[in-house]
Amino acid sequence: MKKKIALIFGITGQDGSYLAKLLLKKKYEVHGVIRRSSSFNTKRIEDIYVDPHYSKDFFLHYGDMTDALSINNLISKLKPNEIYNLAAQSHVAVSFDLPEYTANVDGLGTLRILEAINTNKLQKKTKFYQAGTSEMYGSSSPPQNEKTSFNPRSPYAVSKLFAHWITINYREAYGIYACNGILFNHESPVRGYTFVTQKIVQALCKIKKGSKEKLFLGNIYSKRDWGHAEDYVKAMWLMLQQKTPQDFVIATGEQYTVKNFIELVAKKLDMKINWKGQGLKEKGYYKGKEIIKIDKKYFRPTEVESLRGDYTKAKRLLKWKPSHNINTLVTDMIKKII
Ligand code: NAP
Ligand code: G4F
Repeated sequence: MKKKIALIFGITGQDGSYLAKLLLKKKYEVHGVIRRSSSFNTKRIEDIYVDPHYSKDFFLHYGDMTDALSINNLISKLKPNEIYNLAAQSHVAVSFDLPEYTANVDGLGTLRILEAINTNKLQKKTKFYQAGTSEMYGSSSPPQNEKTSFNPRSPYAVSKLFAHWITINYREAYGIYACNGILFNHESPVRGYTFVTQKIVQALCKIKKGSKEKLFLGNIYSKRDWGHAEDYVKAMWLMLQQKTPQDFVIATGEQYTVKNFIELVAKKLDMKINWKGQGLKEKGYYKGKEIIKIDKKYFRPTEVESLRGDYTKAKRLLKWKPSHNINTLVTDMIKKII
């Protein structure tokens, strides 16, 4: 039987690397889009990379979300069965520094893919997954589900909301099988170093081993619903295997503060942290030494205070549920370091 062809935008990212591995296991021919970079940006997919002279099922192509020609050329050449748009400037804080670029990549980039599917008349052949985010809920109260209204609080979230609605519009206007996954925070051992979970795990592991470095953080009272990326890419795939295209919330339904996360990591490393002070003066001590400090530069101009997802719809229709909880997630992240 002919292999299904999948095209992944953002294959070098956390989710892209897990998804590529999942699809290879499912016997897909996997194509990924990578950006030209002066240093290697393919570390997360090193273990599945095969020299193109020998590869039968894994191929990388240069492209960029800001370059409509590269997107259109790839889609018209490959005519994929499934396209996963995981490419994004995905850092919320950075989106305040790079608002136009974020809108171009995360918002217009999605439109470029949908337009390529449409103009190449691939509606009957190509299914499309859009990596939506719980950040779109912004200030809406938890639990958030598919019916909760969106109140985005960053250029990132606003750009993703454009991508969300343009995906729905192309589904309705042109009959494209297109789904929005509204995924809550998900982490893993290959999470980027500037996201708060990985920043905490990396720093505490080093401090435990004797490093003198300190961990500088912003708002440690915001609440997040943290899952494991390995579980969440399974949900992406499931969304594209249904009879009709729909949008789904993917979450764990559990919520913790950043401070809870620090304490959980510390506990697993057998470190007792004592907290003193409040607000910008709050500090964490380990064995009498100051190891955690608050730095106002990590506060965002507008913060999303509280996210907790209700994934009832995904459980009912996709038969999806998370296999990890925060405990197993943290264990997995620490295990890959020590
Ligand atoms: P990530 O690790 O930051 O990966 C982002 C990917 O996008 C990387 O492969 C990156 O390439 C690529 N990319 C960035 N700008 C690009 C451009 N201009 N052209 C082409 N590719 C570009 O993000 P992630 O955590 O895997 O998340 C995957 C997707 O899900 C993102 O769209 C993110 O916004 C969304 N999302 C993530 C979460 C989460 O908690 N992880 C939750 C909800 C939604 P380089 O490697 O070259 O930088
Ligand atoms: O780890 P974060 O940067 O993740 P954030 O902003 O929730 O965004 C992530 O999840 C979204 C899904 O909801 C994705 F769409 C998005 O692409 C990304 O993957 O920050 C989590 C919380 C925030 O409240 C932040 O203000 O941690 C707080 N925080 C406190 N100190 C910090 C820091 N965040 C970062 N990155 N660095 C800090 O030093």
